[in-house]
Amino acid sequence: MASTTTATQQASVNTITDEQFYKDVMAGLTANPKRLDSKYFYDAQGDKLFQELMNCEEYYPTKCEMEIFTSQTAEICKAIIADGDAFDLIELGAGDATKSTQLLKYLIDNKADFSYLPIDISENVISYLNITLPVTLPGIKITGLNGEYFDMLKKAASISNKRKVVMFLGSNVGNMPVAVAQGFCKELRNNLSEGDMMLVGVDLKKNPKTVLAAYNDKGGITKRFNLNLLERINRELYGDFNTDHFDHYATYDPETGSCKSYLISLTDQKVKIGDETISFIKDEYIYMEISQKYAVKQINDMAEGAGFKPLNQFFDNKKWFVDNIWTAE
Ligand code: AVI
Repeated sequence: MASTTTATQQASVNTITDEQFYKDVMAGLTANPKRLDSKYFYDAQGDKLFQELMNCEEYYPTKCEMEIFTSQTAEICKAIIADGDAFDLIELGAGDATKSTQLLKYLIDNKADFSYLPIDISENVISYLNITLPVTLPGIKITGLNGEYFDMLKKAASISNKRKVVMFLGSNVGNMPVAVAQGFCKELRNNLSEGDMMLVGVDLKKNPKTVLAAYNDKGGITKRFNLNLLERINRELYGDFNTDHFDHYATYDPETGSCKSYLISLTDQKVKIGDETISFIKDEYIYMEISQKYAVKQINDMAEGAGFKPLNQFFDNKKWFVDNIWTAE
C-alpha cells in the first residue's frame, strides 16, 4: 500500500550521486566530439529556467499538452480508469506536475481508487510535490520517488502490485535518439504486466520554423538553460567554465525530425574541472540535447514494436502534439 514519503525515506531513494555526475561529465568532455547529458540540466536552477521556458512565447509543447489535458480530461481519465479497479498512477519525469494535476483532480473528484507516484531525477521537484500536492489536492495518496526512471519503476512495483498506469508526458521521450527511445519503450514494457497502460505525450513534426523557434527563443532562455549545465559543473564539480566564452546553437532537420542543441566554444580555451583540464578549440561544439519530433505513424510503430497496443490518441487543436494511450499486451 502506497503512503506519503518522509524526508528520510526520500533521501534513501536518491540514487543520483556527485560521483556519477562527475564520471558522466568527464566521459562526455573527454570524448570526441564532446557531449553532455541533458538529464543533468535539472538542478534547482535548471528547474527554474525550464519553468521560464515553458511560459515563453515560442516554447509551444507545454501549452499544447496543457490544452489536451484541460479540454479532454474526462476522455483521458475514462481510458485510464478502464474497468474501475485500483491502480497506481506513475509519472516519469513529473516536473511540477501542472499537466497531470488536471487528471489527478478529475480522478479524485470522480472517486477513482488510485495512488500517485511521481518519479523525477530532481530531488528538488520530488520534495516540492510531496509537500504541495496534498495541499492543492486534498485526499491524494502520493509517494514521490527521486532517482532514475527504471530504478524507481522497480521500486514502485515493490511498493504495490496494483495495475500500473505510467505517464511519460511533455515529449520527454523526445530527449532520446529514436533507436534509444525504441529500446526505452521495450524496457518499459518489460517492467510492466499485461493490461498495464502507458500515457505518452509526444511532440509532432510540424513547420520547421515553429520547432526551431521553440529551441532558439528570442529571450535567450534556452541558451541560459543550456549554459546552466556548465554553471552546475562549476558549482558541484569545482569547474571554472566562463559561460561568456560559449554560445548556444540549435538546429532542426525536418527530414529526420531531430532538433539538436549545442554549446559552441567561442575561443581556444582550457577549463578546469577539479584537478582535470579540458581543452577546447575555437568553434568546437558540445552536443547537449536532442528533442526528437515524430510522425503519428512512427509513434504507433514504436508502441507496437515494444509490445504495446495503441488504444487512444488525443491531439491539441493545431495537431502539434499528441497524448497516446497504449496497453501492454
Ligand atoms: C523536457 N524536454 C521534453 C524539453 C524538450 O522540449 O526537449 C527540454 C527542453 N530543452 C530545450 N527546451 C526544452
